[in-house]
Amino acid sequence: MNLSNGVFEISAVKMAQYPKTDGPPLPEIALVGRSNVGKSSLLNYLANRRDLARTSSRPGRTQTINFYRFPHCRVVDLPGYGYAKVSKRTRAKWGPMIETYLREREQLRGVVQIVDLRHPPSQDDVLMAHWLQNHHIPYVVVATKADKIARGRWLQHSKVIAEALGTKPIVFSAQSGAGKEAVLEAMAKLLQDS
Ligand SMILES: Nc1nc2c(ncn2[C@@H]2O[C@H](COP(=O)(O)OP(=O)(O)OP(=O)(O)O)[C@@H](O)[C@H]2O)c(=O)[nH]1
Ligand SMILES: [Mg+2]
Repeated sequence: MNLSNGVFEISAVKMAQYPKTDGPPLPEIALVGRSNVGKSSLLNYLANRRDLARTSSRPGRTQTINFYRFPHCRVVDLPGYGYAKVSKRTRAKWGPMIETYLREREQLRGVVQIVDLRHPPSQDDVLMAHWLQNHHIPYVVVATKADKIARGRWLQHSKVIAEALGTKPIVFSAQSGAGKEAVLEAMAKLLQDS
């Protein structure tokens, strides 16, 4: 799969703002994960673009549902969950925003759940994985920021993640590019299988 020629299409906070479909709908893949885990960076890396999605070292950068259009699919960058320093009010808005998209979007073909390879998945990560399972939404797990730990520890950390989430993660780094092809293949498979 090839994610070149991507363009930012629209930011949405409610369904009425999602991209409209005229003709056959483009299949979509959504990125979910904790705030600051590296969702937007992953998208930029896969798309070979430094600045397609806005990234920030300040958690809570992506506060809307952002749709990116590619020739054969859309990638949808969802707001991060589970960041304590974002106000309660903001957090209370994100849950329903994410859930409405995942529940209602007919052209959603699958989810890339992104976690940090360095740490065991959070309670929110586990809840998200269960939610996806319960709603029969196909998903793959990507463990990012692999450049931040020694390669010799990747397997051990992957095992902890696999046990918590029930799926073996693809190890990735938006810094070194490790795992890029594997992530693209997994996304292609989500699009094909449906
Ligand atoms: N070393 C390293 N840093 C990364 C990697 N991916 C992301 N980062 C850094 O982590 C921070 C957060 O990255 P983002 O891509 O903005 O994270 P996000 O998940 O989109 O965050 P929100 O939009 O706030 O939910 C930034 O400072 C990135 O440079 C990676 O693979 N390796
Ligand atoms: Mg982001």
